[in-house]
Amino acid sequence: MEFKNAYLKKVYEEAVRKNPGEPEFHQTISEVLTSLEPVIDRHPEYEKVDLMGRMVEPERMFTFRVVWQDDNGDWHTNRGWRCQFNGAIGPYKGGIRFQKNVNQGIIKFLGFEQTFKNSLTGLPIGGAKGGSDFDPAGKSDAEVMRFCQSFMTALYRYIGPDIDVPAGDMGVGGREIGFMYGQYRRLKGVFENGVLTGKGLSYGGSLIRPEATGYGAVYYLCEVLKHTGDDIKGKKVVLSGYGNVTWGAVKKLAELGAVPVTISGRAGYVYDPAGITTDEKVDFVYRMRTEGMKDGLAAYAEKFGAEFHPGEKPWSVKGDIYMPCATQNEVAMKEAEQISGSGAKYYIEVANMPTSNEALNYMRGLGTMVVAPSKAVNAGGVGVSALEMAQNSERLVWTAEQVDAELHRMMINIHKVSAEAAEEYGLGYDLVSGAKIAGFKKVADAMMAQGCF
Ligand code: 2IT
Repeated sequence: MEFKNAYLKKVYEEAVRKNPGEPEFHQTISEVLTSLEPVIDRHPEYEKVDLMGRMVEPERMFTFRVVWQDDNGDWHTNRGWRCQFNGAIGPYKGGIRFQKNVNQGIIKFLGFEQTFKNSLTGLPIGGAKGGSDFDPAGKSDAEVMRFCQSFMTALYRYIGPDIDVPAGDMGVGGREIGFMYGQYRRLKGVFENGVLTGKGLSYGGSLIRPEATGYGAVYYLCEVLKHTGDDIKGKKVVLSGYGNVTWGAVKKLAELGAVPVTISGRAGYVYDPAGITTDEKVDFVYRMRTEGMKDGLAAYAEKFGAEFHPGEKPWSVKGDIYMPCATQNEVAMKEAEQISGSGAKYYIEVANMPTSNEALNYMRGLGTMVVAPSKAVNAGGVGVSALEMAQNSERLVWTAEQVDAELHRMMINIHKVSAEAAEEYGLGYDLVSGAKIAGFKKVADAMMAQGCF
C-alpha cells in the first residue's frame, strides 16, 4: 500500500513493528489510513498530538484461559480475548467470535473496524471485539454451555452495561448469548441485561436484532440503487455464507423482489437459479444454522432442486449484485476478476473485511462498479444492538415496526453521511473512503476534546 503522507506511513510502519505476525490487523490499518490521507493532510492538529498513533493502539486488551470439560469427561484449554479498542464515544461495543482460527490479530482487526463502524451508526458506542479459538463445530449443547460459562467467568469482571457490551459474531448466536448472560447474572447477582446484546426476547432481546445486519445491508443497497437510478426488482444477487447475516439479507432481498441465487459455506456453494425467494426456502436457510444442520447446503440443493458445487466459492456465478457475507478475505484477486468480469455494477461488502486490499483497490480502480464497504453496510447489526441497550436501560420493549423503522433510517443516514464526506474531500461518490472519513471524524473529535490519555 502506497502512502503519500509521511506521517501516516510512519504510523503504519510503527504499527506493523508493534504487532508482529498479525497480517489482518496490518491490512485493516493500511486500508483505513490510506483512506484518511486527505483528512490528515487538511488537519495538521491531528499529527501534532499523534492522534493516529493513538488510534491504532487498543486502549486495552485482555487474554484469558478458558478451561472446560467435554461430554466424555476430557478437559480442554482454550484461549479467550477481549479487545477494548476505543471508548471515546461510548461504552465499548462489539461481538464475540468463537472459531478455531481466531487469534489475537484477528480480534484486533475486528476491534479496530468496529470503532469506525460504531461511530457511523450515529449512536454512542465505542469499539471492541472478543472471542476464542474454541471450535463450536460438532459440540453438544451441554459442551457449549460449559464453555460459555467458563468464558464468562473469566470475562465478567471487565464488562458491564456502561463499560463494555459484547454481542454475537461468528459461532456466537442466541444460544451462546443466553448461556453467557445466565453466568453473568449468577456471578454478579444483578439483572443487568444491558451487558450483552443479541439476547432472547424473553430476557431483554430486541425484535429485529437477528435480522438487523442483513436487512440493514439491503436498506443500504437500496440507497446505492437510488443514487444510480436503478431498481432492485429482478436483480440477480450472488451471496456467500449461510449464517444469520446471509439469511437476513436473502429474506429482505426476496421481499423487495430481488433474486438471491447463491449461499455458501466451507463445504461449497449452492446455486439456485429459481431464486431463494419463497418463505420455505428462506426458512430452510435459517434452520441450516440455528439447528446446526449437518450437510445443510447439500440438503438445500436436494430439497429444492438446486445445484450444489462442493469445495467451491460462488463468485463464478453471474449476477448483477455481489454481496460477500461470510468472512474476512473471501474475495482476493482471482475472485475480484470473476466478479468484475461478470459485468456487475455493484459490489456490496457485508462481512467484516471480506476483500483483500489488492482486490478492493482493483475493483475500485476499474470504475465500472459501485464498491460499498462493510464498515457501513453491516453497521445495522450493531446499530440495532445499541437500540437493544436503549430498550434495556429504559426497561421497555419496542415493537418490530419501531426497531425496523429506526434501522432503516440509520442505514439511509449512514449512506448519506458517507457520500457527503467523500464529496467534502473531492472524492466523488466514493463510499469506501467516505465511510471511513465520516466514522473517523466523530471519534477524532471526541478524542481531541477529552485530551490525551
Ligand atoms: O461485527 C459486528 O458488528 C458484530 N458482530 C455485531 C456487534 C454487536 O455489538 O452487535
